[in-house]
Amino acid sequence: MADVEPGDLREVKSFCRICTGLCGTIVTLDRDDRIVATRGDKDDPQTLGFVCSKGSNAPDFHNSADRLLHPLKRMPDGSFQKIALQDALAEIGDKLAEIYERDGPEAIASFRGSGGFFYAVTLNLLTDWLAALGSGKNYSTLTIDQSAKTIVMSRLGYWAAGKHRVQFSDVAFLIGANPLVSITQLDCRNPVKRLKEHKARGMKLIVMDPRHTETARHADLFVQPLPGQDGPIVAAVLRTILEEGWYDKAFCDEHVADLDLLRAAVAPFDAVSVAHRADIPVEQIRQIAEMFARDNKKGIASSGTGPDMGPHSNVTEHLIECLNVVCGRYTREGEEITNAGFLFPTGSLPAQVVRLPRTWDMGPRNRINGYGPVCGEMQTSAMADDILQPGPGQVKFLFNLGGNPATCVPDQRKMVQALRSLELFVSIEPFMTPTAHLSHYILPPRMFYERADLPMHIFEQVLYPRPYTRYTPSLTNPPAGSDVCTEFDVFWHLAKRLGKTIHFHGIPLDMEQMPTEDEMLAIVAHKALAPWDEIKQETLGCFRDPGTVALACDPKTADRFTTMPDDVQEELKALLDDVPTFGAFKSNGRTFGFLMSSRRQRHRFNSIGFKITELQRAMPSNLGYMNPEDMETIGIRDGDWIQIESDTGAIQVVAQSDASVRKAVISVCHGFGGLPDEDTYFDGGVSTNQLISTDRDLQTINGTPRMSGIPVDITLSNGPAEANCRADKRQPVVVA
Ligand SMILES: Nc1nc2c(c(=O)[nH]1)N[C@H]1C(S)=C(S)[C@@H](COP(=O)(O)OP(=O)(O)OC[C@H]3O[C@@H](n4cnc5c(=O)[nH]c(N)nc54)[C@H](O)[C@@H]3O)O[C@H]1N2
Ligand SMILES: Nc1nc2c(c(=O)[nH]1)N[C@H]1C(S)=C(S)[C@@H](COP(=O)(O)OP(=O)(O)OC[C@H]3O[C@@H](n4cnc5c(=O)[nH]c(N)nc54)[C@H](O)[C@@H]3O)O[C@H]1N2
Ligand code: SF4
Ligand SMILES: [Mo]
Repeated sequence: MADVEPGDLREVKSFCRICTGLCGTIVTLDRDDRIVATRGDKDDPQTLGFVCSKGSNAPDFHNSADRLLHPLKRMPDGSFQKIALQDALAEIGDKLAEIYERDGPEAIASFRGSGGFFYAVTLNLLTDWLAALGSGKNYSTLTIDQSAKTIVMSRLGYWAAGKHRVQFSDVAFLIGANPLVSITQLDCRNPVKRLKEHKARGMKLIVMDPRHTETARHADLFVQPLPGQDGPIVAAVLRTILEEGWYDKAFCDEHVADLDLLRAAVAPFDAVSVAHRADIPVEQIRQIAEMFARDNKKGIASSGTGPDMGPHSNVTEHLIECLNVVCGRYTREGEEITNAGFLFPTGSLPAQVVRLPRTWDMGPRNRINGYGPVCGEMQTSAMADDILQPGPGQVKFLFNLGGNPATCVPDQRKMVQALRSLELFVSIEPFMTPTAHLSHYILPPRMFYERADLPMHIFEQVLYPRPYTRYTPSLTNPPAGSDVCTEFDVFWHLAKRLGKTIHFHGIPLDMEQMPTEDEMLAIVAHKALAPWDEIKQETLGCFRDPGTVALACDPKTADRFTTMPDDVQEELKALLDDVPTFGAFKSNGRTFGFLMSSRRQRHRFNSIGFKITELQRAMPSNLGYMNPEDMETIGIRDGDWIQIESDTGAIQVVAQSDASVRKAVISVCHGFGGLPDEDTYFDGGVSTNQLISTDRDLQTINGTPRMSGIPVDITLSNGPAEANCRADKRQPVVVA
């Protein structure tokens, strides 16, 4: 900002769109409409002035010298050449038509990464585009994230009127989530301030995590098990609650079909043996049950990625939801449903169980794993094989919207091999990521303050305590002379090229005249509680009163929770038998000394932020965080190179002592790294996905790989490659 006179500057209100915080911001623009600063907007009714390091570095996201401003085409020698957007779209369209006519729609697949979730226009458009083409090859990060929660809704049942909300809870039991860093769960709107508010009014917080996280520091009860042991612990807590009679008997009598089966199924999980296998003090199991069920009547058990990436994630998530079921932690008849949606209002809902279909037993099957769709999508752990394995339906064209599958999808080597083999690989991507490097065409998009937008509507009921939405206009144009896309123009052009009509949110788009961005957003808002003009006028967003109460249960349509369907029972049995031996963890016939757990940190959103100078400086690479006592035992000091080896691969990282990590665990961030064997550790870390296989240890149904609680060995090493081994280039000590 040094070269700008104050008089040249103006400030505009908007909101950040890097993560689900959607923080209200004040953006400073110079006379050329260049973004020069962003800060939190204290007047923002939701986020009250909060922004994180990523949000305050928004100017660099927009103005970075590394930002791609022109479409690029990969040449046969691997170099990239600039190509005009219209020419790129024409060439891609021709090739797409060729593949479509030769191999049919199933040869065309899409991958939506997290960069494709934060623009209200493209959030559904990629899926709608693929549907217009008639392809079911819809992949995204959902099935390598927390799709276990969707499976629970189908197998257990789903309470139409919704769960207790944190805003009114007396207790929150948080399992494997770190919302103060990840800005998910609990309350995403200025999470530290909101958590303090909830605690000040008396809410108790139980946190279960192998790391004493930033969130755990606020816990009334902290439980620090080995990764992968949440299922047995929760089963033992359920057993205690049922034995002690601390459950909601009236609720269970009316709404649970098979409480006796649950009682029998959790019976083998006695506190002593569970505490032993999870390596926690035995009294903690009873303490959780007391705090969650006996002493508090409102509140929920919820989880993040921790348990959902573990080796028994689907049954674990099922047990976690059973805690809410037996305690009846749902909105009852006559109680207010505080947010039944703004953009997609659901209206009044009954206080009853609804049976959702087991979608994976229906619909088009994935040719690799034989499963039907989960969350309306194919299982991402099968994507590489779907590209590599010949035969009818083999994927030849992959469209990547805002993802970095070359580093973020498990089984990195296989994924990269698959991406390299594609006939056509197109990425809409603002930076030269490892995935972009493998793409035939890179189409850089407008960045978020260059777009008009609405907050992420798929989670609107969870994100806001009351019905709310907010329009932001685009604040500025992309840099002069650039040739970036508006994202939806790409889908529109490619559908038109094939003579297809996109039905966007069910509404057919005009395929003669491309809609404007505002017209697209108005379609998103076509069911909203307020007229589009009003939504656009309210600078700080539009509120509505809840106005809905839970209706009486309708005996004609009401179902009952089924806690122990046959497949869940089988998975629980497998979990019971899979008892770890401390320090001798078994995996595929080998024995390992440690378990690796996944975590996130402040200065990135997965891999987003690598080209942002300040964020890169704050966290240049992913460290191996270890308990200091473990380090001493095996003779490792801070800054030493270590090798982490699993049954699938080995990576080298720099070790960092961290007393917050429990013993026998190494905690490493995902989202880092270049392509395999690239010498980039000090310039972006290494991908932990080299340690994860997609050939085994997959969950049934959603195919989620074992991405946390991975048995690994840790040894001192010389570093990955010569250039990286310079003794003087030790990692600075960083506290994340
Ligand atoms: N081992 C291991 N693997 C994991 C996980 C783990 O914990 N451990 N976590 C998993 C989870 S939960 C997830 S969600 C995935 C994430 O996997 P991905 O979504 O594939 O990874 P991201 O790094 O989030 O990729 C987002 C990309 O979008 C780009 N981008 C940013 N803004 C925009 C935009 O406006 N438009 C477009 N088109 N692109 C944009 C960014 O530059 C970046 O390259 O990784 C999964 N993989
Ligand atoms: N700053 C930042 N924010 C992000 C992201 C980011 O990369 N950076 N990523 C975004 C994405 S894609 C997602 S999906 C969300 C995820 O949001 P969260 O799920 O909150 O993600 P994490 O912060 O990794 O927290 C997971 C926690 O689980 C713990 N854990 C690991 N294994 C186990 C286990 O077996 N059991 C238990 N109980 N705990 C375990 C880890 O130690 C960690 O503290 O965050 C989103 N927000
Ligand atoms: S990246 Fe930071 S500033 Fe942006 S929405 Fe998320 S928490 Fe808020
Ligand atoms: Mo995620």
